[in-house]
Amino acid sequence: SKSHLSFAERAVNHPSPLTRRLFEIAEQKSTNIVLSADLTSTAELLKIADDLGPYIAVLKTHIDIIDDFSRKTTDGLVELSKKHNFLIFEDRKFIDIGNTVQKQYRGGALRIHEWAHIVNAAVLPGPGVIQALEETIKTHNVTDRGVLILAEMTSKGSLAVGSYTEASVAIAKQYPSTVMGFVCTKALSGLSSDATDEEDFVVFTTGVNMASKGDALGQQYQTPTTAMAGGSDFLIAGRGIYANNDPVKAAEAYRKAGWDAYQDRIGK
Ligand code: 6AU
Repeated sequence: SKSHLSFAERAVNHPSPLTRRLFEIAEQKSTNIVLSADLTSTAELLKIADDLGPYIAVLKTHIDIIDDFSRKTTDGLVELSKKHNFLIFEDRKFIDIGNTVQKQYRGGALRIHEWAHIVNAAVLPGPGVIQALEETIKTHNVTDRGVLILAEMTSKGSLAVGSYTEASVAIAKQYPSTVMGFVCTKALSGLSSDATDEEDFVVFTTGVNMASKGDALGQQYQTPTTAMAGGSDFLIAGRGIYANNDPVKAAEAYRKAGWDAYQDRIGK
């Protein structure tokens, strides 16, 4: 794994322009926090994005939970992503035949490919789901779009384990220009395919919370420090930050915990 190297070092020869940009943002802003902004109105979403923008590298959305969604929602996000220099990650979890996935990524009311730099997908349907997303990205001739494969899940009893997780890594290796890395709970370098050693995939760890161990619906948390010790690169945190009484203070605390652990790991 490349996790002993700094993001700046990993950016130098990285083949993906979007991953290079992600690493550069992290270094410039000293943050590896992905805010899971699971708010349900446009005003709340844009307010948290504006307030917490300075502390985060990526803003993650569930755009289909917004009750007053319109073009203003996504235009606002794009504007704030430029103002505060963060990437936008739509947590769509594509999981269908390629033909359907292309329509969901390109069109509908949400037009996800137009505004989201990053989307995620699960490989239950097989490699075709990634091929479909790659085709859409290539058709639009853009260099700032990428996909994360959901290789594990944080919920109790998750079936995304063992050979399923290994297959996720194998499929990522087939599409190295489109797949940036994984959403998972720890580095996946222990797997037989050992993709992280060659390819330098980015590890996004979700289920991160500094104050809680889980919720009533099976979510299971670890802390920023344990996530980083497990080989995470970017920490996805939602309620731990936005549901805090003081979200700005919480964002700064998560930023510092994540960045301190990152610096310890690279020996700075
Ligand atoms: O910090 P939380 O628990 O408030 O939010 C966690 C966020 C939610 C989930 O939909 C998402 O992370 N998530 C994912 C992702 C990012 O794909 C995978 C997973 O296994 N667990 C998980 O919580 O927006």
